[in-house]
Amino acid sequence: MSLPELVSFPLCPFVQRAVIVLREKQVPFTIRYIDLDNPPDWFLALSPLGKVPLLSVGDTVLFESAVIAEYLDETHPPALMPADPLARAQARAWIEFASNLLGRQYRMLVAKDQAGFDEEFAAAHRELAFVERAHADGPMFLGGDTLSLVDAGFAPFFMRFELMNRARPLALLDDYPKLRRWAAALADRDSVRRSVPEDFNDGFRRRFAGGWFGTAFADTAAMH
Ligand SMILES: N[C@@H](CCC(=O)N[C@@H](CS)C(=O)NCC(=O)O)C(=O)O
Repeated sequence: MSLPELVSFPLCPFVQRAVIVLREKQVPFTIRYIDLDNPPDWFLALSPLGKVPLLSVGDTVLFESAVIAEYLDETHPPALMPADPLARAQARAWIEFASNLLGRQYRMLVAKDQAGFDEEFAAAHRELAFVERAHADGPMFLGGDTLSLVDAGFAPFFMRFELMNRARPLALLDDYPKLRRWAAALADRDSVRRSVPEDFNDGFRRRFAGGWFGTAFADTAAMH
């Protein structure tokens, strides 16, 4: 059978989750980029919601990043989810939570004014208090050094937050020491560093330059 193929948009945090899992498990794969602003017909015919990521496995096309990650987890060692059903259910809930947080981050980035940004920021700050409480205080979310699908679920959020924070310091994690340590540990991890294209930082700043927050990116355009 041919290698699994991931259909991607270079800046998509949901695609990035799948790449982290593939890299962590050292699964060979191919990646096919599309322009989401001008999606090709073959993609629209395959993607029920017109969204990336898709993962083609033989003739089967999977969609939804959390589902793709679980499929990869069930088919390639090492296991990145807890064995206990209750702990696994909790892990899934946090992954869903992280998806919601990624939506907030996106809305922060495209907000046209400060009020719109602040509203999402305040909600994210409030919600992150739950994550701080639930975090096992190991390097990774469930404790210990082993990356789980929860870590892969949140890593794209923290990576983008770091780019935002460098452009304009944000107090989002100031009250959350475990989250700050976690974000740093994730940023250091090879699978996470190699989960985005090389020109990701520039592409990200360019993509969101037009929002209220994006004016801060102009000053850091030369930074990497
Ligand atoms: N729930 C989906 C969300 C995926 C998603 O929102 N992808 C965005 C790009 S980051 C997309 O393809 N958007 C295109 C659109 O909404 O038309 C998942 O987890 O895979």
